[in-house]
Amino acid sequence: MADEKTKYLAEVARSRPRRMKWWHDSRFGMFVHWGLYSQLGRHEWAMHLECIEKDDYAKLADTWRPKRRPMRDWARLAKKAGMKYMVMTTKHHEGFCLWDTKQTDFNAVRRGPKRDLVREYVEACREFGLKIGFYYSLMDWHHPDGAICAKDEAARRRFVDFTHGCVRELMSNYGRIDILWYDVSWPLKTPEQWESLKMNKMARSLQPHIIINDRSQLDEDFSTPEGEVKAAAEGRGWEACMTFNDTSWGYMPSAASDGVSARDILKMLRTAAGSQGNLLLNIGPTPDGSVPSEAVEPLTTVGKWLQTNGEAVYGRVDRCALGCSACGQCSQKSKTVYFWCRNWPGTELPLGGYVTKLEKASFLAGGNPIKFEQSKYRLILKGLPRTSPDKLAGVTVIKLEFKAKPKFVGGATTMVI
Ligand code: FHN
Repeated sequence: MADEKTKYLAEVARSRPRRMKWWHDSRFGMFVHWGLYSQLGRHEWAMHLECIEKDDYAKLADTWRPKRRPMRDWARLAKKAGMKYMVMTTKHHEGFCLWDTKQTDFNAVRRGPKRDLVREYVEACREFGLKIGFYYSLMDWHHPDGAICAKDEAARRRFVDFTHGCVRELMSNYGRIDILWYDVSWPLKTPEQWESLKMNKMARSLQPHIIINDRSQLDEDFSTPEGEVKAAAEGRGWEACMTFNDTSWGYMPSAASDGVSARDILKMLRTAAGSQGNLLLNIGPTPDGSVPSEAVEPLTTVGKWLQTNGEAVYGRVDRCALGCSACGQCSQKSKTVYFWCRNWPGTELPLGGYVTKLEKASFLAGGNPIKFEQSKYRLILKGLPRTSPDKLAGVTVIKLEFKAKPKFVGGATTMVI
């Protein structure tokens, strides 16, 4: 097994740069949590949090009546928001499969919806030109072996066969799939118990270009910080997944007032772009599949902002180690630094620590040049408007083009010994 694993890891590492270029360049995706729990509107963990008996919870399978093709609304909004890919829950912890599976009758074709919701999702993504991700929860509260598999080898065998069977169907029956997003590998404690190597080899044999996250107990292609936009080690792909309301991934109207603003989203996006990471921002559609109302305006505004500032976000970026002023922070592409100014200083913006010659300063949106003065450690942008030119979210990006990849000496006049 060690040789097989070593060989697999080497092959996956070799192909990773080519497989993941589009993903890195994309920067920004939409996460979608939609399932039986959406009918309750009290968090996707409601069955667990409220100790609902399995048979009582399963009744939700026959009351769920999604409207026709709601995924087109999600995909249309994602596109409008400047998102380049989508990841949807095909099966969450509740165990209800949103696709036409042979593994269990607890699925959207045999029960309530009477439709293959995954097929509708895939078709919507393709219609709107979005790359396609499948979220799959390894943890399963409905399957009879979903918990006992940790203590009973026969149950583990059955549950692992069920799990691999589900993944095989998802990788076989819906055309080209771009991302496999595993979640919560409870209760089995090792990749050997899940037989993750065999499962992921199978997935990759069916979808050779696919990108797999780090939640099947193998590191695979990228890390998944959650609830905070925090960079992984240099050279490791990472994607921060974030709720829209800091509480629930599934529909939860009572949390709507905590929804993020366009400005909040841009702060997350800047952190991702500044550290070579991605942002996967979640929406929890209503029971019938409608986009939650609190998500529409912020995402639409971010999309408008990206139309004129996308150069600072998309494509290959460097890890921006440049400190910035209290007025904002940066993303960087080699000799070019994008200063995302959130706190507009008025007619002058002093930046300390840049010791490389600046050749040009301009507003990224529109390209108008900016006057500047540069001394050994100080760069002063002058003749600025009194208020932030960006009226969408108050985040104005200033493009700084240096003679070479900029060197930065933070605290040059105070803390350099
Ligand atoms: O328990 C899940 C949760 O419901 C949600 O799906 C998130 C998304 O990353 N993953 C698990 C918590 O880490």
